Amino acid sequence: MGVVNVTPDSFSDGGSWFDPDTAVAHGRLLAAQGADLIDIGGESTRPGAVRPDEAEELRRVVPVVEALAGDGLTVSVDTMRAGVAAAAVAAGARIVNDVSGGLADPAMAAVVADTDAEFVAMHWRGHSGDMYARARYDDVVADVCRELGDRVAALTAAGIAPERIILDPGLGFAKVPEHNWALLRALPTLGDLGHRVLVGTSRKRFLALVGRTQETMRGTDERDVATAVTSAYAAQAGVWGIRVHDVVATVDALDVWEAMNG
Ligand code: PMM
Repeated sequence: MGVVNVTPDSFSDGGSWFDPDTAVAHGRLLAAQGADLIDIGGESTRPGAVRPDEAEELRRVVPVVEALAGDGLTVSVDTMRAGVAAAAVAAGARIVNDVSGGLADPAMAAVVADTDAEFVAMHWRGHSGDMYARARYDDVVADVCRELGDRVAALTAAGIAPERIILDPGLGFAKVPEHNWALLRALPTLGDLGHRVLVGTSRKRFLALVGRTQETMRGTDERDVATAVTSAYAAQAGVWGIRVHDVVATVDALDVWEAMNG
């Protein structure tokens, strides 16, 4: 899954694809590089980000969804708003990727249930402003699995068939580095919940310090190799999807992984 953030302020590519034509061209490039899905988002979830209002989010994402879906690409919309999800699906999106798993907008589950779109439910504990205060777990893997299971129960009760639900551990969301590493190690356990698993490590901060010091840590534009390594690992762990900004490096990693596996 290649990421196109139509935002002025996302942590790694904010502002790069803010203009709709540039965003569409970038989505086409990611598809040409080997992305099977293009994920289009209009709201930055970086800590402290100010949320755009719904009209602005619609203005950002709908034309880009329409153009890329019109090309025949499989498009997902990265949104926490039911109204944006509905408009994006009407414009051709096949997947609603909600980082709040349906918690941020009480209307989300019912709106998605009324479509035939698939739904990515990511593990989430609240908006980005204070998410690190929520990074408290007894056992991060057990707690995340239980909370995702609760989301599946609520989403299916709202009418979304279980086979339409994809689960994501939400790396970096209310999680400190050791939580992210524990969840990556536990990807097969997440798969035991019986749903497809999507994982997003791309350029995240927990990759910055691996093998480095505060002085030499990787900048956001220096994390694509580390991301690709985690992509190969996630493939080995059996995940369905890997959400990345730099498709080329991850396609390389997956090609090598496939060759390794004969
Ligand atoms: N991470 C970001 C945004 N959306 N969606 C899913 N399903 N999983 C993630 O880990 C995830 C996401 C972080 O922001 P970015 O768009 O700048 O990478």
